[in-house]
Amino acid sequence: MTHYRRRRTTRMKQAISLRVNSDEHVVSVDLDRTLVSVLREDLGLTGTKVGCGGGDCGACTVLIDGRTVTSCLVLAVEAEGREIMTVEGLARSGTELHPIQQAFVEKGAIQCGFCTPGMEMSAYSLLSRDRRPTEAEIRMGLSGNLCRCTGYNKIVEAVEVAAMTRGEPAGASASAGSLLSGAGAEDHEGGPVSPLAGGGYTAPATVEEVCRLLADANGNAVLIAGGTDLIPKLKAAAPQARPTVIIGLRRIPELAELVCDITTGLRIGAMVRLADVGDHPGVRALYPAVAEAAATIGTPQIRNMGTVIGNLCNAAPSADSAPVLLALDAVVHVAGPTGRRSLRLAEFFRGPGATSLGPAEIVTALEVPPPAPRSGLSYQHMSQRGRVDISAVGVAASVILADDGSCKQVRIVLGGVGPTPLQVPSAETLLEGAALDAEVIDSAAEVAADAARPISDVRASVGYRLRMVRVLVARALAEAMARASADGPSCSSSTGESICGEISADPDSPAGEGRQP
Ligand SMILES: Cc1cc2nc3c(=O)[nH]c(=O)nc-3n(C[C@@H](O)[C@@H](O)[C@H](O)COP(=O)(O)OP(=O)(O)OC[C@H]3O[C@@H](n4cnc5c(N)ncnc54)[C@H](O)[C@@H]3O)c2cc1C
Ligand code: FES
Ligand code: FES
Repeated sequence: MTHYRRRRTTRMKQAISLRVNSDEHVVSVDLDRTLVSVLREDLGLTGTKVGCGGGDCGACTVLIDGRTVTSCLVLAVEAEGREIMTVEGLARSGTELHPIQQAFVEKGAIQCGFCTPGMEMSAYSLLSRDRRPTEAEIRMGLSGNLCRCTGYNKIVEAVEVAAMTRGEPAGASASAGSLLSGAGAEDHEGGPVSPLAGGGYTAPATVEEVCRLLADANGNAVLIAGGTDLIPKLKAAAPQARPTVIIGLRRIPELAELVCDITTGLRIGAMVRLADVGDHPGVRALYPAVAEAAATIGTPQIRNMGTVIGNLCNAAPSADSAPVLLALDAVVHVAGPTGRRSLRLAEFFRGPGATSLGPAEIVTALEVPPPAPRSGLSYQHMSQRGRVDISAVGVAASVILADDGSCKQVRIVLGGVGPTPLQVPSAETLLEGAALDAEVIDSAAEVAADAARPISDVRASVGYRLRMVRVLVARALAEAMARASADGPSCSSSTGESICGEISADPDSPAGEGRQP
């Protein structure tokens, strides 16, 4: 979705204050400056490195409000009023290494050292949440950081050694430490609302104000949620083609709500991060495929930044969250200058990068109905690298079984094989009322492949995509059926504790790691 039409060349500078490693800095920045460039060039904090500049390598990893982010995809103006911690904040004394750094030295986990600051920030974040991670958890925690020379085994060993070191990490920035232990971010109510006649960044406190600003900007403003799609696009655009007004959504409390309830269903606000959904125990229990789809997207850093609703609004045919939400018949809530409306997600996508949103409209939330009895959902996807890679094909299947075990209702949605995610009614008709045996599932997979309209691109050829549709439809139906046949969803953990519930946090620091109910 693109909200900007009129082109201007004026480059706006904005004075912002940044709190980095507990120190306050006031800097004047262009609207399109990234946090990493301000850290390195204006504040002289060159420990944070720049590799790919596109969110893939993790060299630029810093913590914002206790979460790892790739600072090459964060606008400096968006970091105002938040707690930033860089690698320089690990060893504040300047004389003594932090235990994580010490372990990297002892285990020989450094060669050229280029990836090391980012690795150490990811390790710090991981160990702040979990003092005794398993090897698999360490590998997952570092999966957003690439190393081109040391190899990962020594790095993993170093984190294991650091995990053995007891006590508060020595010398680390006190404020970042307190945030990580759940004290929460400062409340910056209202935010810096600047006059936008000549352009600039603003983060209003209400949805109505966002709609008014969009209408006033007359197509020359863009919304930013996590920025993981928007910032790469802004970087790729010629300066004169960039919007002069950027509207941040991070200070609007209603957009930070994540509610998961067995009787009312799932509600995901527009600023709920992919990590919030992927890690939420209630979502994992009631809508496991939704949590799995969110957890499959990008890296830990990308999931800490990107939102589910941004993933939908970007309208990429391959968006991993779209097929499952379509299969669940999600409803999208929209606000605009003339009021609020709702529409089915199936009516939302219009083509690659295009949605049915009006020019001054914003998505506020989406809702999914409570899971039906004897229902199951599955998301299966395929990409070149398996993980941390955009899917070439994604398939969601939802199944409701009748009392006799036959298929009462089914939805099959394909991603990455058409201009929008595709529902396949022809395959669904074949399955409804039938016993879902291997033969009927294979026939449905064939029919689904016939309905797909893939193209060849860098991720996969037409032929490979069609073969994958057949395989993934069969797998998704089998898993959805198995889930539907198992005991119904429950809101209790194995200890009997309630795990469904609500996140409604300060939108500047929504649902920090470890704060989910
Ligand atoms: C390294 C990397 C790996 C990735 N891997 C994957 C992957 O494996 N699978 C996948 O599906 N995606 C992947 N992505 C893309 C994924 O991160 C995004 O799609 C993300 O979910 C978008 O959310 P955001 O909050 O960052 O959106 P933004 O970038 O902030 O916004 C995206 C677009 O939506 C608009 N927008 C945002 N919120 C609203 C709203 N409430 N109302 C109206 N418009 C809105 C913005 O104006 C913008 O046009 C990857 C991205 C990167 C950089
Ligand atoms: S520089 Fe590679 S992720 Fe930021
Ligand atoms: S030590 Fe060289 S890239 Fe990791």
